[in-house]
Amino acid sequence: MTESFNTLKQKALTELQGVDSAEALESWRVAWLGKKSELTAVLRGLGTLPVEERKAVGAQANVVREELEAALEARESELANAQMSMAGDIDITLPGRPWLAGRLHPVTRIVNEISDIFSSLGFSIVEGPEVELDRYNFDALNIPKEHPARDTMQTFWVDDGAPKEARHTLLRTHTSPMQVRFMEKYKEPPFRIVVPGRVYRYEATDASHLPMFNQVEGLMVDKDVSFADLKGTLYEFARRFFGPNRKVRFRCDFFPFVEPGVEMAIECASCRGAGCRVCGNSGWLEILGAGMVHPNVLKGVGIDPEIYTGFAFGIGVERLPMLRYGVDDIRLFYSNDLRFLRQF
Ligand code: FA5
Repeated sequence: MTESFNTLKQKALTELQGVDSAEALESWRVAWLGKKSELTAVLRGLGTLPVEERKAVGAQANVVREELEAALEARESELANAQMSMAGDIDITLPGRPWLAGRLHPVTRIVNEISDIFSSLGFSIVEGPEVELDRYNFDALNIPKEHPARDTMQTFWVDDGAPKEARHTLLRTHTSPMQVRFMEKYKEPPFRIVVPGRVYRYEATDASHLPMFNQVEGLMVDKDVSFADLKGTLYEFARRFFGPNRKVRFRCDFFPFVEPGVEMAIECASCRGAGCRVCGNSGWLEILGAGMVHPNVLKGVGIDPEIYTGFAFGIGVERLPMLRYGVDDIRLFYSNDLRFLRQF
């Protein structure tokens, strides 16, 4: 009996070596381990054997069955592996590649943080187009035709089919056009919005200037909005962003779409006010322009400046992480150097 079990096993295993597909494997299983197989017949017929033989034959048959089942499983995974390697020439024995978790770019995180601060002060967040019409970027903002910002040396004009001097499409140079677009659309104050987004200037780059950077525009229009509201809002923003100990400076500035206009600067983080290449030796870094919305801008969108007043500001986003972390070159944010970016 032992001999015939061995022969059966050898035959089955030899046949298994030639099996090279899932279908053939199934046929093999049915033939050697299925209900009608020789082995099952032996196990079924155990009852007809004399008691003393029954135990030994049963044990041997079970051992052979287990061996055949194990061989079947091994062949199955061999075939699966061979199939996978054929599919893509991959070495499945190599260890897996670690999964790299991404994170937000520091500038995106700062934009989100600024938006959160103003959102908690009651401002809604809206966005506008980066490809803009000169009507919104300049005219409606009280910027006259002869203003230097309109020069091709300072603005990226888009080829809209018209001759060079008569083009009207450009990459927005600031987020202020959204003041006009928003007021034109919603007409009835009160308004309280912030507008984050990318802006473009045809400018030489240096440690604090880029040709593409981000701004967050702010606009509040209502009855009785005063310059004190503007200062209070921006001081509160600076306090929350930089903490209570950082010096803040307001100075008069001129922007055609506000009256009066100011610039807000923060004490330079790189030199703490002593003067260095980041702040152009002044000890301060200008982070935003602001002012009371010019009556001409309000009139242009059909809002009566005798009834409503408002303030607006435009924050230069990249300057904020420079001041907070002491980064001494703005270009580092866009150099794609992961050693720099991973620090944040
Ligand atoms: C403006 O763009 C005005 N639209 C701001 C404004 C809005 C004034 C509402 C009044 C009312 P300015 O050109 O100064 O202003 O730019 C605003 C800020 O953007 C600057 O304070 C500075 O932080 C940042 N900035 C300006 N130019 C660059 C540049 N080339 N690279 C990086 N940041 C810049």
